[in-house]
Amino acid sequence: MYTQSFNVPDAPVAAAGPREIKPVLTQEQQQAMDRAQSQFDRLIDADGKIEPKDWMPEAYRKTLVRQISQHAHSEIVGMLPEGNWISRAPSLKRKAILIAKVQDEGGHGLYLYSAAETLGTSRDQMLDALHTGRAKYSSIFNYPTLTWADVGVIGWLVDGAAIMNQIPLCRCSYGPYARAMVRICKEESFHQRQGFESLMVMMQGNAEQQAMVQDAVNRWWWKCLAMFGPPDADSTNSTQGMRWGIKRISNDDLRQKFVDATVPQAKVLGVTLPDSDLKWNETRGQHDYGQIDWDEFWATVNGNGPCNKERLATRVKAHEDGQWVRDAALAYARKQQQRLQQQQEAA
Ligand code: BYC
Repeated sequence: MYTQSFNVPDAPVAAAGPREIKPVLTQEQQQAMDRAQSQFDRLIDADGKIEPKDWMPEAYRKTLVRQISQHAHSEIVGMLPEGNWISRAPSLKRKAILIAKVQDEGGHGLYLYSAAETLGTSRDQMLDALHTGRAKYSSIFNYPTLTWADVGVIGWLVDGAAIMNQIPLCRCSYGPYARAMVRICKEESFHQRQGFESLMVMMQGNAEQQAMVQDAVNRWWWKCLAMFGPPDADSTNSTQGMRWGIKRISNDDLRQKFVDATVPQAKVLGVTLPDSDLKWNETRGQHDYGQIDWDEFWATVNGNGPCNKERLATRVKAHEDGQWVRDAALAYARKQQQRLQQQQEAA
């Protein structure tokens, strides 16, 4: 079994510049590298799982670190828009549900940071990338939650979109990510249902409550469609991600599945999806839908959405405020270790 510590360089980078210094490999090293690469390719072609100690090309490792850390950041930043409503939930029942949901998102972030750590990156490196604005996280969390109905709509639509994207990730070729996703998806489906149920209750309420739900749907619908990422033609990472079995279904196909699944749910709820082009296409057996504002999406991804600065500032402050907890935990662990060492020496 090849391992990460197996001492061979990665496959040579294509299109090396004229000044690039290529490592000189002995024949033995080159053969070992070729064997490692063929073993990896065979496993991927057979739809097998790559585990942390298996040899993997550096580009595969980097892609996974990028995607899993972005995913982890999304879960952690995703706690903020809904967290804003914990103190203002309309009843004890809704408050308890919301606290549990936000806590779950924190847990998802932690599983995912752990999965990324198995690829040789550290929690500190990932958090530093987030806090300095170098790392991406989902565009969707840069919009404000203006009313209580937004909390229900996040559950119904944002978590609904998240599940659509995340179910195929349970079959991702990287074992630790795939296994984390199985657990996350189970919890996400509870999140989606609680959102839908909360909106159902509001839709059975008075006209003001119904209008509040419709307004929230109007504000979130297009942002949720954009959440799946750029159109396939502009998705720079898709081809390689699919070749490696990291990504199983394309951005546009997932978006379409989400639209088709959500239209009947909107009917049950009694809300209108804000798209005059949305209609069933008999020939395609799918819904047609209107144009997504990709300029707005990219502005948000690049740090200029309505809440990007606020979200990042809140995360950085939370991290700084928590420094004493990390210091105390480390001091306690050191003390325990010293005590154990003393006991072992005395024995
Ligand atoms: N927001 O080539 P593409 C949740 C970036 S958590 C920001 O298609 P890929 C929840 C993309 O990163 C939801 N950036 O990329 C939590 C890439 O830039 P880089 C988070 C986006 O990786 C709490 C560039 O655009 N889910 O739901 O093939 C409460 C080109 O894109 C976005 C995940 O993270 C976006 N929306 O596909 C409630 C799932 N979309 O990195 C709910 C895991 C694209 O090259 N991630 N970009 O600089 C994935 O499945 C894939 O990474 C994506 C993008 C489908 C998101």
